Formats: sequence, structure tokens, C-alpha cells
Amino acid sequence: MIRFAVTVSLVEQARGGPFVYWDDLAAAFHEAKELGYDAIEIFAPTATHVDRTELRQLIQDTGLQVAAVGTGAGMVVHQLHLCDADESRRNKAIGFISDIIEWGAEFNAPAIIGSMQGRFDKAEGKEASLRRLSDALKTLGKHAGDRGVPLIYEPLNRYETNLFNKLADAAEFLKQEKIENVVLLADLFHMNIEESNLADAFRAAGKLTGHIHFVDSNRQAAGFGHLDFEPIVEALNEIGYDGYISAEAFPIPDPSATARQTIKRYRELFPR
Ligand code: LER
Ligand code: MN
Repeated sequence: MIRFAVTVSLVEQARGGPFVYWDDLAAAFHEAKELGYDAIEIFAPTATHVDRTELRQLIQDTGLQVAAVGTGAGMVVHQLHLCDADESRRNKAIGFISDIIEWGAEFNAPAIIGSMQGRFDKAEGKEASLRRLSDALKTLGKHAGDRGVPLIYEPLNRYETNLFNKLADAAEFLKQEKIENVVLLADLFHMNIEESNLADAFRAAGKLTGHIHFVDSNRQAAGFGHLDFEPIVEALNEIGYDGYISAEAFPIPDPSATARQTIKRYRELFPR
């Protein structure tokens, strides 16, 4: 069964970013519960920012799960990334992600590598960065596996990375490099910019599709833009997708309206 998730950001430096709820984890859990969501995706500044006891209590009180935990603060706050030519900075990036993997795993939630993948430097060329990315994903994928969760890698649009912009290219890279326990995050916003056909991109990624940022063409709630969702739903059914769809959307006009519109569209597209 496809499960319904919504994002919350606790990262001050990410203000203005595409997250539905902001600042108050408990309020996000409670409103999401009231609206009928299954889970919350958490974007936190560090692995120790959220009080574990409080989070365990919120999960218990609401019955919601943690869908995934983001690592982007490593980039947004500290400019750490996996392609850094400076080995000590690269190791810091790997350490930052490892800590978040361990935190998430305590709650059965996989970590997402999005902006922390970084980008290659044109003077140095792409190959060296792809090596670093491959090595890091192998190490971190194993680390996640040892803790019983997958690791999620997110191709981004061309303005955010020059490594992988399309699902099929990223899937090919994971297979060719024999990178284990790493699945792909399909973000409809990035895909709308990069893919020729969104439904076919899902067919190409197939079982490697591990998580979805479900959002409209303008990065607002599903239904507030002009994406054609029906062919996407058809493709998801074909590949047997049964993970989360998570609203990583701008809170326009406000978080509550965004969360309400999203789950209304979720229910129309994925009736239970
Ligand atoms: C960034 O554009 C994004 O989509 C996030 O999920 C990754 O950090
Ligand atoms: Mn995303």
C-alpha cells in the first residue's frame, strides 16, 4: 500500500524552502494525524537536534511513522558534500550522514541524500566526483543496511547538481557500480524539469524507486499546478510501488492548506 507522508523542516537556514510544516515537530505530527497522514518526513539540523524521547512519544501518541529523515542541513548549514576533493571535508560529510542514518534507523526511517551529493568541479572533471560519490554511497549504504534501513539517493535538477538529473541514469550508476542497499528518491519537481516522460522514468527505475517527493509542477501541493498525475499513478501501479509519497512542497498559501490539499489529492489518486 502506498503510504501518505508530509514534510516538516526544523532547519532555520532552509527557511523559504519546499517544506510543508515548519519549526514545531509536535504540531506537525498532530495536524498530520488529524488530516489522515501515515507519516512525517523530518528535515533536521543534526542527528541530535530532535529529542529522541519526545519523538518516540509523538509516534506513540499519534500512531504516525517517520517516513524518512533528510541530510540536507549538512550542505545548507555546513557546505559539506560527498564530492569534496578535500578528504577531511568529505569525511566530515560522510560522518554527518552516518549520524543521521543512525538516528533515523532508531525510528525505522531511512536517510535521504539530496543536496549533500554535491556537484563536480568543471576544472577537475566529472569522473573523480563520480568515484567519490560511488565510494560514499557504498560505505553509507552498508552502514544503513547494518542498521536495518535502506539509504535513499535523490537525483536533482540541473540547477542543484551536475551529477545525476534523471532517474534512469542514477539507476544505471547504482547497478554498474554495484552499490547495494541504496534506492532512488523520485522528486516530481526535479523530474518535471529533467525527464522527457515522468511515467516512463518510473518504469525505467522500477524497483529501485524507494521514495517519492510528491508535488506539483510549481512545487506547490499536488493539484495546485499543472502536472498530469494519472499516467504517474498508472506507472506506479505497474512497477508495484508501495513506499511513501511525501509532500515536499512550498507552504503556499500556508502549511495547513498545503497539507489539506495534498492529502485530498493523495486520496483521489490512491483510493483505499
Ligand atoms: C532539494 O531540491 C530536494 O529536493 C531535497 O529533497 C533534497 O535535499
Ligand atoms: Mn526532493
